[in-house]
Amino acid sequence: METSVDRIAQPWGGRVPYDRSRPWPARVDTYLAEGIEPGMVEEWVQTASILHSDGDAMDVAVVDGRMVGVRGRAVDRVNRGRLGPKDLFGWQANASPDRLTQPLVRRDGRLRETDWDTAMNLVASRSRDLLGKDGPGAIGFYTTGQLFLEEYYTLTVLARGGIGTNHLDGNTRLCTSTAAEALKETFGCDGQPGSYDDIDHSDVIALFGHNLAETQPVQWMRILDRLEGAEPPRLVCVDPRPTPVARRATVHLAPRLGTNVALFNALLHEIIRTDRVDHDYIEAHTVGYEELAARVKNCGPAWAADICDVPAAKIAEAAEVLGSAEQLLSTVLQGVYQSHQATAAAVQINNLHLIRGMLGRPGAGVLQMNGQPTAQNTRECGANGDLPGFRNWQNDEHVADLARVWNVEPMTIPHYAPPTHAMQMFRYAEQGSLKMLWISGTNPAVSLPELSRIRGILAQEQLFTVVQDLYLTETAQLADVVLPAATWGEKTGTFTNADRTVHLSDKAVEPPGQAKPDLDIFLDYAARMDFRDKDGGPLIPWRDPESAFEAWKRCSAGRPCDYTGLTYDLLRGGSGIQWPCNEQAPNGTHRLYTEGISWAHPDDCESYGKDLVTGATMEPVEYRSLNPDGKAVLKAAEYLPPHEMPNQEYPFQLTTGRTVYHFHTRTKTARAPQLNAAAPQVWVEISTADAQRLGLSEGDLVKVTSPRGAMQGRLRITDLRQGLLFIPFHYGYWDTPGGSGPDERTPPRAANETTITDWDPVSKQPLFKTAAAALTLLERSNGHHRAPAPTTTASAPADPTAAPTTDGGPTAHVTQRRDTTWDAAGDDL
Ligand SMILES: Nc1nc2c(c(=O)[nH]1)N[C@H]1C(S)=C(S)[C@@H](COP(=O)(O)OP(=O)(O)OC[C@H]3O[C@@H](n4cnc5c(=O)[nH]c(N)nc54)[C@H](O)[C@@H]3O)O[C@H]1N2
Ligand SMILES: Nc1nc2c(c(=O)[nH]1)N[C@H]1C(S)=C(S)[C@@H](COP(=O)(O)OP(=O)(O)OC[C@H]3O[C@@H](n4cnc5c(=O)[nH]c(N)nc54)[C@H](O)[C@@H]3O)O[C@H]1N2
Ligand SMILES: [Mo]
Repeated sequence: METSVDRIAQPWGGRVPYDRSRPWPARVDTYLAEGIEPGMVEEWVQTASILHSDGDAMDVAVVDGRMVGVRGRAVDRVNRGRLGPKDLFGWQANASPDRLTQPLVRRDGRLRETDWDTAMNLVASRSRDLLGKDGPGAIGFYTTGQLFLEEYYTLTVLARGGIGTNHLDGNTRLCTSTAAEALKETFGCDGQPGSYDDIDHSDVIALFGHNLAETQPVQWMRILDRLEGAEPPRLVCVDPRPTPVARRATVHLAPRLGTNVALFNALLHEIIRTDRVDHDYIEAHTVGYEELAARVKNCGPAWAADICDVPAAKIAEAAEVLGSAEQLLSTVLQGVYQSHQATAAAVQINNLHLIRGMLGRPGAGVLQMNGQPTAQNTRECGANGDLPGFRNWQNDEHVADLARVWNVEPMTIPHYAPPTHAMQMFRYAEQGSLKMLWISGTNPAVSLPELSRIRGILAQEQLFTVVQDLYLTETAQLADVVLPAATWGEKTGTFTNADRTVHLSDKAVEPPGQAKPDLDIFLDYAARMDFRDKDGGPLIPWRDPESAFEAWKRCSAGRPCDYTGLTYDLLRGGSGIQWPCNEQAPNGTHRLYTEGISWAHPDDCESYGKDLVTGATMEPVEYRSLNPDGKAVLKAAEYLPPHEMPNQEYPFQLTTGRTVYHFHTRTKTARAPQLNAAAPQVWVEISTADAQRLGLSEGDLVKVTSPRGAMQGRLRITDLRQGLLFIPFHYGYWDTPGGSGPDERTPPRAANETTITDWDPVSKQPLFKTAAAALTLLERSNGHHRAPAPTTTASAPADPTAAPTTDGGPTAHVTQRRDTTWDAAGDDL
């Protein structure tokens, strides 16, 4: 059966209901550009989606050396053929006429076109000068969660083994450093415990600060399909906005921002009070239960109700659902990770699973989510600062082992202090000790907090900035050297999604102009710098993606993220495969911790843990006495109020986040017409009660001010909690990509003009989700304007007649075909 659906109007497409513990039936989504018939496609090239962490497998259609469409891969365990709106339409950005096609260098204040040799010689000679004069600490690398594994690994080796700098981090710091940290605190090591297949089995699915429907739309399709089959799961949603998840939830809690720890402690309190606790599991696999029970003893629903502004009865109801679950799956994301007690809150969800024994079996799992498509690889490869292969920088044997893999002296690899986190790197650049910053695949002039400060730092004369991107972004405009990169579809490599599934992404078309794969750029730099190992051989002997992958496999051998059983050939043709994949598990591994906790032993663990209040690192001896047998650690936390609360001057709480149609700073999604049209400009959301009180209407032009700065946009009135404002953070300086920088005439639109320079003490993740703000009316709409916000999402107007329904029109039609070939092929069954 084949249907054609406007996937802007219906982001999740049609339903294929299925029953509990059955495999998810396949549905193949195909989108081809206007005028292209399936018979015209010359080649379908295998890849996976690059605009979120779901890892939806797809093939790219190629005609005449051009991308002309995409099709989901029915064979793949992750999506069984489905694609979300960004994946269906986002590929069009590759062919945007304003792609960078030549390197640029700044001369006399202006960026001018040049050749690769000139640009790279400049970068290499500046690096050598700085190394000679100031040492490795003068050079920093700020990378991303959007390159490929092979690229991160190469970058890590050149930065840590070649330059010898401790200043290497990813924008994953802004994204899911809390996921990594929460896993390290509880399990001693990074690594996603659960699997997406758990969705097929669970009777309760709890989403904590995670708008799954809009940010991993394909797994939301899976939940929607289950909601229509036999034994549907009950959903618990904790989110202050009326997200599509909240609307389908059995229990929806909409807490005051920044109060997650209070709420989670109350949930734990109720579960312990009603003895919905698996005492055998706790005894066998954990330490710290007494402290946890004592910590939450006085945190009843009535106590939390005051703090969170959620009725006590609703908290008790949520605890009842979580406590009575037989197979509980929880997911955690930015509503938890981007706040002041991020790690403290995230580990309470791990605690919930441990005390209920909900781990390591079908339907019972935790997903401490990733956001970016390849963030997992940033972490594994050590491009987020940690040592590659989840090695422990405080453990000399782990450092020595890495030095053996790289054939360098252990002292070459910086491990004298915790790896420098991104916010600290920008601070060093501000102070002047960091003199060169190489930014790849991220747009900090839009995505970091307090943008006026960030612009100031990047524009400094004393900082030599290299930006490696596809477009002349807000950040690239401030650079000294701009390197044009090839991207997804134009280069080959692998990447790993949030449930450890590794996919291969093959090159489908040539990059534009002189643009080069990021791997080639890093290899070129390493060659110019002539990095050597301790025997005088080249530090980085690999030359292409596959040999880089083989080098990484050797580094991952015997580590939790063991890739030794994977090859490019194995990843071609079939489904993605979950690591660890090695001799013991040649087909990959669905769930971690099926037979107890495996990587928390003091000799093996990636981290000895941190103090949840101060972030201070624990010493090896402390960890050894706390957890000699390597069990899971139940870490308790006391609730602490947010750092910035509303006051008279700034009476609102302000949060920021996403919409289903856009990706981050929109460099790709604004260049895809269907996606751009669905949400073309920034807007501001307010509750009905606040709008009525202030006499505001849909479409009014308003200004949002915080102690850091201000932005403006049109107002949308929704069912979000009273006292709250929401701004999508996707919009930079200009509405149309490729515009020029801000000046007095262009009013700022970016959410991050207002956000605060502050971070979780443990994971160092910035606080994008809690600030105080004021709202002022600039101009009444008088019925003439609408907020340019979608109606199909969490941004739906409270009054459905307030704005016309979002749709995509004829160019947004996608073919959906039921594919029964794989119906019996469940992963677990
Ligand atoms: N469409 C789309 N999908 C994406 C992305 C994208 O840009 N666009 N980006 C990808 C990336 S990198 C990431 S990290 C993920 C992010 O995915 P999500 O975390 O799902 O997205 P956000 O909208 O940032 O935040 C989720 C929710 O947190 C809620 N929230 C805010 N404050 C609080 C709080 O104090 N407590 C609680 N419990 N909730 C709160 C917000 O209301 C919001 O609905 O999405 C990935 N997928
Ligand atoms: N207020 C607020 N701010 C936030 C957040 C929030 O919720 N609220 N969320 C935070 C989170 S979770 C994230 S992940 C960040 C995202 O923030 P950014 O990483 O700054 O966002 P992107 O727009 O994805 O930037 C990626 C850049 O890489 C380029 N690029 C894409 N592919 C390639 C490639 O193959 N090679 C190279 N060299 N470049 C490439 C793109 O053109 C783009 O300029 O924003 C953070 N900032
Ligand atoms: Mo993210």
